[in-house]
Amino acid sequence: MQLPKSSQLASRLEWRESAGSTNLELIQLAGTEQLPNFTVYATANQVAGRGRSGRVWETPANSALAISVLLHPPMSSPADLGKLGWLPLIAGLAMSRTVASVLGTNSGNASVPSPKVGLKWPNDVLVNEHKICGVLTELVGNSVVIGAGINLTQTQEQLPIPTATSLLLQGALLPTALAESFDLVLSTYLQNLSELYNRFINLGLDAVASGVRQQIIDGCITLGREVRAELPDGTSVLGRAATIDDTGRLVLDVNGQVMPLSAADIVHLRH
Ligand code: BT5
Repeated sequence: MQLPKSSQLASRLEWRESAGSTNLELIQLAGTEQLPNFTVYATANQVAGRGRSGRVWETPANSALAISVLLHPPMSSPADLGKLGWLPLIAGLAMSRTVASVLGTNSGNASVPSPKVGLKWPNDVLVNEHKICGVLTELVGNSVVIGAGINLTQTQEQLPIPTATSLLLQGALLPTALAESFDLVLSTYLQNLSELYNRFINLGLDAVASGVRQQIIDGCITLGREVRAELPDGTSVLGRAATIDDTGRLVLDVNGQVMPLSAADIVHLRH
């Protein structure tokens, strides 16, 4: 498949006609040879996509992209490991901007209301409250694989849950040639991801000084919402999502008490 724009942005582009899980296959490849920072492993036919906590990511062939990017963040101390928690948020914001930009090509058409695109903490991109992308980040030694699944042309019937959506369902005018539409979405994402990632690492993985935290806050539609946080221990808590703190945690206001969360599934309760 010819992907000229994406090939220019990746240090190395490994495109596969089909793959099990792109994250897993990139991790396996990285175990057999030295891969450069920003190696990209992608397919439009992922047959064993993984979500978080053992969940699955399901996409019919040629209707969605599965993209995994290998990063070697420069780390100068063990404390830097904790800063890698920003990477899923960075990837989510990069994809959120990608979706907004692809949908924005319709903005000349006044009959199509502009969709509300944003990042749902910690790893989803939503369009009008429907999930269009999920991010799964995995640590491999001191390197990171960031996986993103983005729905392109599924119909509602082809999506696994009623609250999922695709670019096509949201009215995107994608190029009719498959390769062109894959290259458009992949290259826009890689461009957005590299801009944010470089800004972050150039300031020593400092999300605050680099302005990355503020950009994530600005793009995060969870903030200000009443939410239910489902915690890893099986309990859940209700509160208002107040902010994202200096370490990337979602800070809930629970009846006036501050509760920072580093891992949780968030349900947006009302508009
Ligand atoms: C995620 O997990 O959303 C992370 C998905 C990451 C997928 C990428 S694709 C490239 C890379 N390689 C992989 O193997 N994985 C990554 P989580 O937050 O756990 O959400 C999973 C839930 O999303 C499922 O339980 C479904 O409810 C829903 N879901 C599954 N497929 C979906 C789809 N295509 N669109 C929207 N929602 C989906």
